[in-house]
Amino acid sequence: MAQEKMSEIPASEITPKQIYMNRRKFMAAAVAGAAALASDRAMHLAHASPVEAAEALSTVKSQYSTPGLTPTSLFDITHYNNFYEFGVDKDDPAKNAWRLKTRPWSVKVEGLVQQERTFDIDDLLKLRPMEERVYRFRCVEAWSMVIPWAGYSLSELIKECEPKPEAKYIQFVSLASTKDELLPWNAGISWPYTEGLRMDEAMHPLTLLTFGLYGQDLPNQDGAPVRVVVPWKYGFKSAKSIVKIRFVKNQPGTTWNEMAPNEYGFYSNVNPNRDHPRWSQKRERVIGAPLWKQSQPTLMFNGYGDQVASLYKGMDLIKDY
Ligand SMILES: Nc1nc2c(c(=O)[nH]1)N[C@H]1C(S)=C(S)[C@@H](COP(=O)(O)O)O[C@H]1N2
Ligand SMILES: [Mo]
Repeated sequence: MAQEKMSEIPASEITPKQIYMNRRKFMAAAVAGAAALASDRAMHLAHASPVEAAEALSTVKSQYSTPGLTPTSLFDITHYNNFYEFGVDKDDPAKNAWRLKTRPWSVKVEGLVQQERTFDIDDLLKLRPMEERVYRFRCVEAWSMVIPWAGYSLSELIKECEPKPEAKYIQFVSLASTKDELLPWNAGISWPYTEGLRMDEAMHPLTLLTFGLYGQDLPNQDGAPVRVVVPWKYGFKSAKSIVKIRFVKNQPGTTWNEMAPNEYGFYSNVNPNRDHPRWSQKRERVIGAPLWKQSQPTLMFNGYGDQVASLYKGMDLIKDY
């Protein structure tokens, strides 16, 4: 990761990973306000606590990391979230996602594959070397972040599962709302949350099966223990806390597309020329940036056009948004 870049983040926003992890465990234990503790106080508490220190993910550098970006602070990445299973306000997931139990956890691969398989999360973690990839992240709501993710290309898992030639799409299913840790939100969407990609999009090396960020396992509010990240698409294409991956023949249903098809297309490629019916996508608000840098132009395919534009050759991206 861009270690040099981290030094540009105000010192008050840097949290040593170990302290951060222990802090998360305190939050899990419902110690209110732990997030606001000064580092040395957190350190003190951490040492007094019986919880074992979390393992850091060891990551290798990646050719697919986007150079020259300054990562958003860990605080913003973990306190400005969309995760409707845990509430509809941006700060709800940070407050509520401690309820999510991420072990034991398994991911079922089903549908048009040679062999349906269920992966235990700890095996899935070890399937390939974990890469650190700094990506731009653009939400459909016209805000953006830069996030140092950890994972490996989804294509590695797909190859492992040997999809049949009829498999043209892939669907992701998030944790089921019947799990007891979920709150009875009326978020206006139906559960479980689902997302989908065309097979060539899913096979693109930039599409990341994601297990961590900032060199640690994913904070619950960011979609632990495993999510997908598709950096050239709006954030909602990146399903969190995945329990099922289905290989299918036809374009699968996806939560936001089913709810409001005129607002959220199946493709949802970041596109400054295709406004959302209720707002412009020409510019974006950079979360955590100094005031004078808070608004920046949105880039076609979120800046990944060189790598992904060829996937959409011949398509009308205003119509197929
Ligand atoms: N299961 C699930 N996945 C989800 C969502 C959700 O509500 N539930 N929200 C999506 C949206 S709209 C965005 S912008 C990203 C936010 O990811 P982040 O909170 O880690 O930044 O997650 C996406 N994945
Ligand atoms: Mo989003």
